[in-house]
Amino acid sequence: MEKTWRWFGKKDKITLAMLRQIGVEGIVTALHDVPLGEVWTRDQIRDLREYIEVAGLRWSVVESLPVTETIKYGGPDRDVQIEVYKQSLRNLAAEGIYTVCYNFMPVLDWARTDLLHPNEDGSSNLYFSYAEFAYFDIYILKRKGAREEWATFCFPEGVGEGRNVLAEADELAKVMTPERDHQLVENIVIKTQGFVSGNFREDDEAPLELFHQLLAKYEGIDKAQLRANMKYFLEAIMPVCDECKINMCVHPDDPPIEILGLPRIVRTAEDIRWFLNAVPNPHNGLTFCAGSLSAGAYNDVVAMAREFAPRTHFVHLRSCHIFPNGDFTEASHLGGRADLVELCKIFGESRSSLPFRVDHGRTMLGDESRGYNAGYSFLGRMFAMAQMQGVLAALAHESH
Ligand code: DNO
Repeated sequence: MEKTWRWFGKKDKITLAMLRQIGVEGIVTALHDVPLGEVWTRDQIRDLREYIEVAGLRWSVVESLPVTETIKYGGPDRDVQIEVYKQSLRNLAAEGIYTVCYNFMPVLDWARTDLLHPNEDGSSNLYFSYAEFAYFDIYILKRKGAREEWATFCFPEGVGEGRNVLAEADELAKVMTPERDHQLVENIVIKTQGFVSGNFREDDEAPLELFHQLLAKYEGIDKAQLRANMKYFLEAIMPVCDECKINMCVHPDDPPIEILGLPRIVRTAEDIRWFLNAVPNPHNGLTFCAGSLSAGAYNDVVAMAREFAPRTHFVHLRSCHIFPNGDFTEASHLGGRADLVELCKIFGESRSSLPFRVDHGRTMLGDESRGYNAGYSFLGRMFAMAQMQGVLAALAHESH
């Protein structure tokens, strides 16, 4: 498999020269400075590609070419936005970049409640607490209907038995302080969305208002409608993908649960089967994010890897641990639910040139004071990358 690394462009504190030293072959990046909904021009793409190549690396994967909200909720200008998207795809292909990761999560991209959850060994990890997320939804965002939804929230079989998330959120409300509220908004909205080209930026002055405006656009959009909108988008772009040999790979919903009263449609094996069959073109594929999928207790990640490997164009190696109460944290890359050793075997056999990146990583050994993006530490990711390189080397040795 091709060893890639997510790099956030010329302003990233982790330089390409550093990445050369740790065995990275390909770069995963995006034109993070282009506002959502604008065409990525050939000049902009070429400039970044050449910058990467001068450092002795190649631009292997785009993560992400953002699908704007209007395409997701089917707004009146969606066709205009789809044309913009198609033009960016043509420009990427003209510059030799053929693998494009995107997501179809409404409003909020990935979500965590704690970005520096302490581990016993002194390092820290990303963490998702249902009670804190419900508290954010009910008491901070004050979303209409949130209370009623959390009152009937059901965990998947096997976890969270007997847990009453609403009652826990109400208990939290008694002890939360303005500082802790602020921290939660930072974690859920500010520090995790801006740098991945989500809807919210670090300098947004009224993120919660924007949140409400976006949520309002989804009134009446249920799972069937969101699926129809995804199919519409994929069918519209496939001719360009065929012509330009672009592999599209949707990122699963992270976490793979329905949140904020919004449908999420890339959570389970059934969901993935659905979108692959709905548009049965090999260019319509998956980013196999083992981390996102392993956060769903109902997902058998290894079985999914076996089933979906032929349509997987990009792999994120990461593994989650789900606690008995249903909360989850990001485990070591050699532990957790995802069995990354088995996944390396499956994907390595599927296509030896398949790009993978280690996704997230612990924050360790001083990473926390370096100002890296949440989840994208240097030493923690490097450690995980080294573990995965070892796994791949051992597998290659075994197969000789
Ligand atoms: C978070 C990432 C996601 C991902 C997008 C892809 O760490 O995995 O933000 O890049 O959802 O579109």
